[in-house]
Amino acid sequence: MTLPVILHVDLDAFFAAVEQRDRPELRGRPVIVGGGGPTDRGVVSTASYEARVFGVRSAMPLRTAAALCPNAVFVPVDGAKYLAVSSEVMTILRRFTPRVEPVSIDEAFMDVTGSQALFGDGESIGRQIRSAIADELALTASVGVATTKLVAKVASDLRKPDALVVVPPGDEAAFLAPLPITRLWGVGARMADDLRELGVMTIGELASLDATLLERRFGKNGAALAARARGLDADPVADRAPAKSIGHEHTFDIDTSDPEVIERTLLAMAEGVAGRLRATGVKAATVTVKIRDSAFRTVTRQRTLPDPTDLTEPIWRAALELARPEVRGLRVRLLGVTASNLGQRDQLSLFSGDGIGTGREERGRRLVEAEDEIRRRFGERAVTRARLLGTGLPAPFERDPMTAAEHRRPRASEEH
Ligand code: TTP
Ligand code: MG
Repeated sequence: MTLPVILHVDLDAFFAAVEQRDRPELRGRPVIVGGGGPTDRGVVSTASYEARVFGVRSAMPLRTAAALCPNAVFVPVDGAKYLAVSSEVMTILRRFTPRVEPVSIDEAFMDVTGSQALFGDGESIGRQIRSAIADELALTASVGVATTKLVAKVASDLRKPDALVVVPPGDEAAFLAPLPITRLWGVGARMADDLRELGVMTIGELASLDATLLERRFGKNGAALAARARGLDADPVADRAPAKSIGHEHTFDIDTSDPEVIERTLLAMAEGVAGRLRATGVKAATVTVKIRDSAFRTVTRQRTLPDPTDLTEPIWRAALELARPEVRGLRVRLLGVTASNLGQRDQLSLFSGDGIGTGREERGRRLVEAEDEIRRRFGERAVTRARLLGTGLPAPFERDPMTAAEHRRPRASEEH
């Protein structure tokens, strides 16, 4: 059985680091982000590490912070900017796996167990993520690598800022043992006081306590605490609910009846849909085309594929066959291609680099995955089918899941 490889990624002094990046005069200086300034009644959102030296912390009244660090530069919170940067960070993380669970604006868990054949082991992926965030966003992130979310989170926090900490499998309990109990999830100030009364200062001392004693003292939490102190935590990385369908639509600037234009447009859309299926790690069993004519009459035609796919060709072929009889004699205003009936793609075929599948389908897949990688690194237009060159069509279609129409299932917790 392969052990899980979990990463916890957390940006350093996030709001302050973004401000220092965008305003070079703030670099190297104590920066306090929050409210309206040193006399404001609000609290500190965050402080740069230069300000933390003076004892300034998140959630502290701004006036207290000003007293501790009179030379600090106070900067108001620019939420929209931080959200935009946050989504750039999450996009970088999703290059390595679709299994990304954002937990706050600057923090996410990732399950990279299945990504290792493609990107290297957890440590190497952690290094690549840190370089990508530094090179592309000019920010630093701390990363923890471990077999559980709990240990990965403690690890990312341990040597902040700008650090990578790896806890090898089997070392979890020893890694946690010397750390103070407050580092554990679920140990608040009250519980920490109670534990100190029992003479427990470190996680190791907590782990050596009898689980039934903890249970008697703290109830259900006590049993969970005993397990966590040993680094045991089976909480899976909860990635987003999978999309129900992935599709693209295109409205022509001028209504067209040119079969060549229609075919190329369907190809561009099939290409975009297939790319997003692969990026999401799913295959589609159903293809739907939508055709709207100059009189705004709309038809949709649907077909089930013999085999679920995430490749351009079968999607394009199905779309062509569905569209051809419908567009005859029409002036087409809008075309759409949607893939639905999605199923998780087999993880093994997705990330295996071990030379099993040498069949045609498998070789085709290696090629498109290489193309996907080139697009990831050099941009969407770096790999374009000859047929799409010089057509003026977007090639391939926009793949950003945030801008494309798609329908999501409610999260599991919303289903009942
Ligand atoms: P954190 O990741 O907790 O803090 P940080 O990124 O500033 O510093 P580091 O991770 O290096 O310790 O929170 C992320 C952002 O969330 C932070 O930059 C500002 C915001 N935030 C608040 O607005 N109020 C708070 O009380 C906390 C803790 C964070
Ligand atoms: Mg942070």
